[in-house]
Amino acid sequence: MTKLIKVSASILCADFLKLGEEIKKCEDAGVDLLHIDVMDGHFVPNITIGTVIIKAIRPLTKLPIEAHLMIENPRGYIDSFIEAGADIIKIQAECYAPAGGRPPKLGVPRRVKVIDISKAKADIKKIRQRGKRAFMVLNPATPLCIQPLLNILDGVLIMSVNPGFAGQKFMPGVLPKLAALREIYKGDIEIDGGINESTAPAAVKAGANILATASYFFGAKNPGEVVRYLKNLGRK
Ligand code: S6P
Ligand code: MG
Repeated sequence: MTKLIKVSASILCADFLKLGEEIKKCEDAGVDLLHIDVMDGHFVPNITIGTVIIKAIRPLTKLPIEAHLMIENPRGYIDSFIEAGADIIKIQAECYAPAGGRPPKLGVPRRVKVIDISKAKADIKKIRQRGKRAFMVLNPATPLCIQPLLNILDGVLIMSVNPGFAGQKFMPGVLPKLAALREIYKGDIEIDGGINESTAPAAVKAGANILATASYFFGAKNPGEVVRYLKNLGRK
């Protein structure tokens, strides 16, 4: 059966000196979503970009903008990312660890076994009440601990690398988690990290319908071909 695959281009690997042209490149290539990787140097050991870039891009394109918030305190920033122009807000499950646990260590990939569902629910509702779409993101070592939230989420993002840097190697160990989620969830499932021509087929087979890519897309000689290839995976 044909499955609609969407491609989300992460501008992390774009040429920031000509961002306008890079956005046009995404549109011309047939990209479905623009993926903005927001990192704060605390949740992940890297600092990237934030609302200023989203504000700059917003008037240039009608493509939906997704803000992947790899930040310590998503609650404090939901409003500003929406006001900057994000259509989809992606919040990391690991930020909702129940109070009283061990403090996280910088440089150690975040994981959580259970989350504070009511705290996460409040943030998801806040995003949706403002007319935007809410996704919950799971790091590679975080299990499926979000079942009680599935009925209020617009989608789930499965990280297939430990977040922090583009160009890392895909972790196939996350695929059983993705497949288990697809068994119980009909909404959007996105996969992010190390997606390329060799890794994407297994991700789609496991049930992903949105493929995020930074280095594969922006490193390609022919980005249109990359998008066509990824979307065609839904037809196999
Ligand atoms: C991964 C990063 C991801 C990004 C990434 C994908 O550390 O945090 O959230 O979306 O830029 O990059 P690539 O090169 O693996 O496709
Ligand atoms: Mg991302």
